Amino acid sequence: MDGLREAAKLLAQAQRVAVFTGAGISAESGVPTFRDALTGLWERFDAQSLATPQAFQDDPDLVWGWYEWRRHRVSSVRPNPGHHAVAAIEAHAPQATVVTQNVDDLHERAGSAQPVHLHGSLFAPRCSVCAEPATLPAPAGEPEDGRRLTPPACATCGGLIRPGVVWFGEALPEAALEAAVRAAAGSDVLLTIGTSGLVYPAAEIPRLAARSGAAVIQVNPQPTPLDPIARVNLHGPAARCLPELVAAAWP
Ligand code: BJW
Ligand code: ZN
Repeated sequence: MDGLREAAKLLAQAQRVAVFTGAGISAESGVPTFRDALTGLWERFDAQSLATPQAFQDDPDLVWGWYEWRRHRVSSVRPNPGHHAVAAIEAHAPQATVVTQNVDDLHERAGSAQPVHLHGSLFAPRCSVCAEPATLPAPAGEPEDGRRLTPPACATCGGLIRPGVVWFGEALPEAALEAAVRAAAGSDVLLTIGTSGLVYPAAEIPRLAARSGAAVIQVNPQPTPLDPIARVNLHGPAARCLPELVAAAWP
């Protein structure tokens, strides 16, 4: 049996499906993956160094400017057939949970009900001092590529507003991590889509599913450290493979 047909059969027979996504699912919408995130004038920076509490402390305008530029970029693109296929899996499977590492909102906009955001969101900024959620005015125009921006001040304590994302060295939101662990450990099938599988503890989610007896199906054009734990590896882009998978599982 070829990989697509085997994956479709596993999916169609599953009672509980977990879908675990990374930046690759949004790539075909025009959102660069995390490791490709620094394009244009941001090219001279290193994403892994900018996504840290230390970088925000040292240079808040630089970090805030980068995140505002990304927030604007995400707002100007649309979900792709990969995101829509994930929503279709939720609609067809008896029980399904979508767990994403992405900080964009493309799963929601494709119709996924309540994706679990392990690494926070570009759209939920909060105070860096008192943690009060902040509302932001819509950007007046497209922030210039590579432009620094001063973060707004918190209405409660005057502290700097920071992006509501999880940086390196920070704890993941407890409820989200618990929901992800529950979904993975209780799944019959876990689909891992468009993630390099390098960032922990998120990368433990598909591994936990495999240890708990789930069949892991991976969709990624490139090999990853998750290849050995996957029952089926679909080596291709999400926007092509996922609609094919859905069509084969529920013809
Ligand atoms: C396609 C495609 C197409 C392309 N279709 N696919 C254990 C071992 C070693 C280290 C650690 C460990 N545990 C913890 C650590 C440290 C650290 C870590 O993991 N470091 C590693 C780099 C080694 N982890 C942490 O610091 C975490 N915190 C923590 O552990 O806290 C401990 C603590 C506990 C209690 C109190 C206090 C502290 C936090 C990690 C947070 C990660 N945050 C980021 C940034 C979010 C904000 C932002 O976006 O700026 O999240 S990092 C970044 O990586 C982002 C992503 O969600 C995450 C994962 O990346 P992803 O999605 O896999 O993207 P890429 O770019 O890596 O890969 C894209 C993939 O798509 C590729 O495979 C392509 O082939 C593929 N692709 N086109 C399908 N069309
Ligand atoms: Zn505050």
